[in-house]
Amino acid sequence: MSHNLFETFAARMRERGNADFITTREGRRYSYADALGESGRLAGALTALGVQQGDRVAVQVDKSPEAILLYLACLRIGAVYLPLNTGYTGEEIRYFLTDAEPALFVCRAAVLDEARRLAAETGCPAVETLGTAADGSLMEKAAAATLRDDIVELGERDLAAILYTSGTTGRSKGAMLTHRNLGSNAETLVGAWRFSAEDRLIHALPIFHTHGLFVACNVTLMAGASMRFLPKFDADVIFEEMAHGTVLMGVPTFYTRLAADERLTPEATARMRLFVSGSAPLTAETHEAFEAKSGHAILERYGMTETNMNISNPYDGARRAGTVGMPLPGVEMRITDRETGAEVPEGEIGMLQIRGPNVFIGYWRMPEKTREELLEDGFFITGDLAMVDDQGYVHIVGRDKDLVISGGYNVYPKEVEQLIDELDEVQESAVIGLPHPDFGEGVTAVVVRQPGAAIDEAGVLAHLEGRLARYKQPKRVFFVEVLPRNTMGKVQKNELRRQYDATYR
Ligand code: MCA
Ligand code: AMP
Repeated sequence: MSHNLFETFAARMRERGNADFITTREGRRYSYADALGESGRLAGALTALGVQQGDRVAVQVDKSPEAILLYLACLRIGAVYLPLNTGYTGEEIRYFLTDAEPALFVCRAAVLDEARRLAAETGCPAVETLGTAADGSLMEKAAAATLRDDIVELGERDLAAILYTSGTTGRSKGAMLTHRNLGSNAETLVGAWRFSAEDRLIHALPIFHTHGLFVACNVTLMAGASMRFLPKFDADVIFEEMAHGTVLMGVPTFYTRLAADERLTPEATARMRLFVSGSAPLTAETHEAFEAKSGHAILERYGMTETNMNISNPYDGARRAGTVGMPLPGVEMRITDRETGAEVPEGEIGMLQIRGPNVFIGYWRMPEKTREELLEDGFFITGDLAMVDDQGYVHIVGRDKDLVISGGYNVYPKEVEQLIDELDEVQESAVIGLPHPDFGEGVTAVVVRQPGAAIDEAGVLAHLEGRLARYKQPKRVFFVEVLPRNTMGKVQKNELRRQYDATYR
């Protein structure tokens, strides 16, 4: 039996035929039959470009239905889809091209020259463009290509995608996700969240991360439902779309903004059946405000790039504010002592570990990192601290990893600190996340100048501009004489967080 996830999607495409798969507000539409045909044409183009089974296809493009068709084309031929945040700068892209060695880099037309240069420097043999209006050289190649209507046979460990997650060491790690990882999770979520062909998902997330790509698109495809593709989150548009949609998936910032909007009423959300939140903690305050105004209890769930979705509040039954619910069917969880690794008694806080068919098979070309985090018995160490309450609901109470989550995007302090520390005027720095009313956490730098140096906030920020995606750049930079340290010499970030707590409140 082939494990190619596209087999399942293709069956749905044949059944659903002319039904909507993706529509846009500009009036563009792909039916399921179109998705079957177009993904075959793109598969033909990939083949003509020399992309073979197992090859990586790196993609940094603006959100469009065609980008999803490209993802599907990769699945079809067993190529490995490698989506990249559109905010990444050339310097950040260079690392991914070097590390993943893709056979093809698909980019935006506006950065073609830079992309060609980076590809030449990193040994990537082909560069094509893809725009948001079904345009670009890749679409031209697809139109001229010989259609591939086959679906490559794949084994249980064959890769569907590599998604990079920043590392605590500053080096990004490529999480290797198999067809089986993605397929099993999508199937589980269709059941858990009662997706059907009747659903119309309002899709306002970016499509280069797990949430907007796999959770949203794979679940839609698995259920034969449809998606309304929006370029980004815009509250005005969401209120209009709620008159026609049934489900919204978002990061907490979506819900904080919607809950603060006077247009949020039971009438405005009457057609909607489900609001899902994840990627960062949803505050109990937002959960309660949203429910009080709309009558809908947001369903909060917990996941990771390495695992897809693990834990979810129930569809039927209480969706409890401040908790992420119970493990999904087929997902095992244990909470362990950080020192000994032994399971802690119920009700105590410990390190959350996860096992299941959804858990990735390792980090791309990083066997040691893989061994550190993916244990021999199959459990993955999440780096999140959790506790199970007396009703079986899981609470994510903190993070053991040094990570900031801003508006649903992960920022690893080390990466920012390394760049700030490059400055001659800087002795050292510490990057922390502080409570932020819109983004949940705001990236903040605390810097020690070299003796006699005069660099200011603008000087530090100017150095980061162009080197680091904007969402990773600190919203504020503070200067101190020394950083607080414990007896081991480690910077006490808790102390810094306490000191600067009121910055954005
Ligand atoms: C935009 N800005 C940000 C962020 N987004 N700064 C920090 N953090 C952010 N997330 C900056 C912009 O560059 C701009 O700065 C300023 O903030 C205002 O931009 P604005 O127009 O308000 O932003 P927006 O376009 O409304 O975007 C906010 C957003 C967006 C809607 C929250 O960031 C977003 O869609 N986030 C979703 C991320 C996501 O999909 N995460 C899932 C990861 P300036 O003016 O100075 O340039 S998958 C995952 O985590 C796991 C597996 C899971 O469980 O799902
Ligand atoms: P990523 O590496 O982008 O996949 O982000 C995964 C991380 O996001 C997890 O390890 C958590 O720290 C965080 N996360 C995702 N969903 C939730 C949630 N519902 N509550 C708290 N943290 C979450």
